[in-house]
Amino acid sequence: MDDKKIIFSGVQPSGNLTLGNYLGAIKNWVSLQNDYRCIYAMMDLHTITVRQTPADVRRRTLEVLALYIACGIDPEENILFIQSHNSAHAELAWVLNCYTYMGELQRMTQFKDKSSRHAENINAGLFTYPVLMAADILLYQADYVPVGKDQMQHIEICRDIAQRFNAVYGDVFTVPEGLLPKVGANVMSLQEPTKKMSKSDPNPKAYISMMDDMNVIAKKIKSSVTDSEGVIEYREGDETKAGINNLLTIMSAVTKRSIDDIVKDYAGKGYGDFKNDVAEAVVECIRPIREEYDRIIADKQYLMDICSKGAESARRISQRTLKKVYKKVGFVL
Ligand code: ATP
Ligand code: LTN
Repeated sequence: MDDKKIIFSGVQPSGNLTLGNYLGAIKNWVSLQNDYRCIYAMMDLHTITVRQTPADVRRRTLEVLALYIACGIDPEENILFIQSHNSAHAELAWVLNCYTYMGELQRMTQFKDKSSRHAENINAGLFTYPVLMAADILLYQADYVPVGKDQMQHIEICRDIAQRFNAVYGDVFTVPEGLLPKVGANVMSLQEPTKKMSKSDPNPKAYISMMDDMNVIAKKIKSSVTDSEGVIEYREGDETKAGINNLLTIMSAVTKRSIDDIVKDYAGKGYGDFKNDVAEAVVECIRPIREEYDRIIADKQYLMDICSKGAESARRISQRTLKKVYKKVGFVL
């Protein structure tokens, strides 16, 4: 292996990916691929912590892979694989479960949020989700984990688990750092702009799916919730401005212009004009990705070849860590 630092990240195939997933995570992965050794997975084991329709999970897993590639991730240069194709994830997760405290898992915001939304199915997997995520990252000795802001708490617990384990057994794991994008780390819902944009939101008007038709995308932005003040201004932390702050952030992320510059352009203009331009900019950002996606998804064999080759590399790299861990805790090898 070369001496490039290692990156690991992934997305769950739990729904159609949103503009939030793209701006918060995948877009950043694309920009990192030349300078790091990157491993990106489809996190199907995580997906079943919430009830899913099996056929949907199966279809979406390859859709997510096709989308990674359509967004610009080069399958020749990066390792792309399906999490369940490497059993080391589940194996290391078991060991790490024994080094993680109930108390620290109880504090996880995502657990509290998902268990209140799925009160009929608060399963043990949902509770230990961050331990599996820690195993994903630590198996590959990742230095950096590019994610959106909502996942930073999970990166923190991963660091705590790694440090705890290292303190007992020596330097077994690299302690990873989370990497946030400069803009777009926390894209908000278009309908309730104080909540994050989420692919599992029951109201489809709240999110932009990367699979939406271009006219649907434009419509969703034009009908997004703003305020009655009529001033296009970025005011951090001001809840009444949450909708406009979000549209400015989205505009800045898709056009690569600073929020200050954008605000200057709209001095004295109304929300209607602004929303039209944001809609156009988002459509222009997603359109080429969609065209590429439509081409790639048609070739299932190509996608299967990529993920089977990826799984082979993933298994090879992760076995080194798993063996070391098994030896340290006293298992007969
Ligand atoms: P779910 O709603 O099923 O929990 P999700 O939309 O939150 O899913 P994940 O698969 O959990 O998506 O997240 C994949 C990546 O996208 C993570 O790095 C996450 O931080 C990032 N991400 C998700 N939503 C947003 C958002 N609204 N803004 C920025 N980044 C986001
Ligand atoms: N929990 C993440 C998905 C995920 C992940 C990971 C991200 C699972 N394992 C490892 C980075 C590294 C989420 O976005 N919900």
